[in-house]
Amino acid sequence: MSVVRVTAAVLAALVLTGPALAHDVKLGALEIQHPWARATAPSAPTGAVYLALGNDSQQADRLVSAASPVAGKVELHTHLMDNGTAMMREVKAIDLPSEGSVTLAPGGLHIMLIGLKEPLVKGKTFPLTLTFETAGSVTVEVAIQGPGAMAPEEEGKSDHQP
Ligand SMILES: [Cu+2]
Repeated sequence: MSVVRVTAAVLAALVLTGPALAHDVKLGALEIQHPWARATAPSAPTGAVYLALGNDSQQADRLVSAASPVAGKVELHTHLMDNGTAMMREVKAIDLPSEGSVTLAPGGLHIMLIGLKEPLVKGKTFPLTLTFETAGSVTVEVAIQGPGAMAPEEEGKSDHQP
């Protein structure tokens, strides 16, 4: 049954995103879908990357670290509410359940770029290497969208595949 379910999910993704699938990267049973970031102001010290992770395997995995040449340091973060104030906090790992998925999005889990070496410019891309506990590492290209973007665009304009 799981094969049927996966196929249906892939078809649904095709219908929803069309050519943006070219932007998605496979790593074994994992799929990294549409990595994106918001453009940053020229002197901004930090940025954030969002993406969706899918796992077709019967085995859970975890995103344990990330790295990018555009930042001095990259951390995995979540958002918490503390007395009504939104706070960010580093997490050791982002769990990816077996036959499941997790979405990193504004207001929730994200990959934090600390010590940006250059501003993130809308329309450009930059590499980000993700390391999973079981599946290993993969480098994806992150598409930079407008500063107020809330979700990945579906235009698939990135033409690179690692
Ligand atoms: Cu953060």
